[in-house]
Amino acid sequence: MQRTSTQKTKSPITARNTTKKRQLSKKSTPTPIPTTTTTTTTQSIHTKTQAGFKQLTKKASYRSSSINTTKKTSYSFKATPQFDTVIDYQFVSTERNVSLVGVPFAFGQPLQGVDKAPQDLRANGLADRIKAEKWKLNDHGDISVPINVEHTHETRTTPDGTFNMKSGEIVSKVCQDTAEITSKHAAKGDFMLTLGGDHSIAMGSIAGILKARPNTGIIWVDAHADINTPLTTPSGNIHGMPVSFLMKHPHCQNIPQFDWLKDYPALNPNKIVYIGLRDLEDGEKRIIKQYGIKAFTMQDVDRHGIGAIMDKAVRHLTNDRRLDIPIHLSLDIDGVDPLFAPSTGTRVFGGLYYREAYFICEALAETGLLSSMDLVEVNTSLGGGSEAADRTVKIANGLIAAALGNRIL
Ligand SMILES: [Mn+2]
Repeated sequence: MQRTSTQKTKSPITARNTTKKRQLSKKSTPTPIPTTTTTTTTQSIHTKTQAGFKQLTKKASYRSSSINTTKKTSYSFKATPQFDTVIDYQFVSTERNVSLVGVPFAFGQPLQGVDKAPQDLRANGLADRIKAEKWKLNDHGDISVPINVEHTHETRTTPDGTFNMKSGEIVSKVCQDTAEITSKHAAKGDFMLTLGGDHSIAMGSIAGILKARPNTGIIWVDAHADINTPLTTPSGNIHGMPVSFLMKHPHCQNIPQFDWLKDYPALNPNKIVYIGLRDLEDGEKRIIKQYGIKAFTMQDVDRHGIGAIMDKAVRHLTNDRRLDIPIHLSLDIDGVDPLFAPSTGTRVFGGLYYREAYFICEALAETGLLSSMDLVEVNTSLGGGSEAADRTVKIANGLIAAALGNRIL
């Protein structure tokens, strides 16, 4: 009950972004406006901030021409505010390109079907949702994943414990390809959208993003921390390990298959924030505490509400908003409660409610800092049939749209 109550006060996230827009508008206000109209113009900037800069200049020149000439112009409805304003994504070029890449990959975990997600999401109107938010879409298709690959399971005893890793070779290959493509398109200034696949692919997408935008901060939304190492994992499934690989945890170094990661920057443990955790293994708890990683569990969401959590999360990454850095959202659909996203491989009840999940994406969009995103672990073969699959795909696409600027009003 507590969790569903929404925060009524205006979040500092929004407030700050509005301030930025004001400054922008002021700076670019044309100078030749007669002094007599200055007051009016300034007022209109303050009252019509949401209408955007274009409309403001239009209005300003309308006023100034009506003063400077004797021509009587009746008020035109064209000058009324436009409501289709778009959020300024600071780290994305003004062309507003979304680069989309699918990673139809399932070898980071044991269940087939998660590899179909990129096609499932596309088939349910993803392109239209993206374009509706005034983005250009450049769909690069899917990373090629070798089929008929033998599942390997490497186990051996080391001085520090048992090394346990499944399908290392193929996970590594696909992640390396993913890293190359995300790095390339992020470097061009595109919003990079990566569709999994299981969550192991975030090792690739985030490595690539960190190469193109090294100071990126990560928001990791998930029921699980995915921070096991080959020495702490009970299962050997790599979708439970990408964060440790990205941080270059000592257990994840000197693994020959993953040599390519040496060419990519390590993820600083201060630059990742978890939201929605509720199912952690002992080894993971230890690593999170040891590295002092900021983690908001479902208990924190219950206690503070998602509004406060998003504010804290963004403040953590941006040094209390003194630092503007790109933000990457790695969204595991299992972070959302199975009531709303049943079609996924590792369901855990007590997750994010429908609006809480949306709010995370909306709040990140409002910062203007979001510049890349993963959507992973949708598996339409699971969850109880087509109604469940449909519900899951719909919320997944809806969350992507929210991250790209879709708002209720
Ligand atoms: Mn995950």
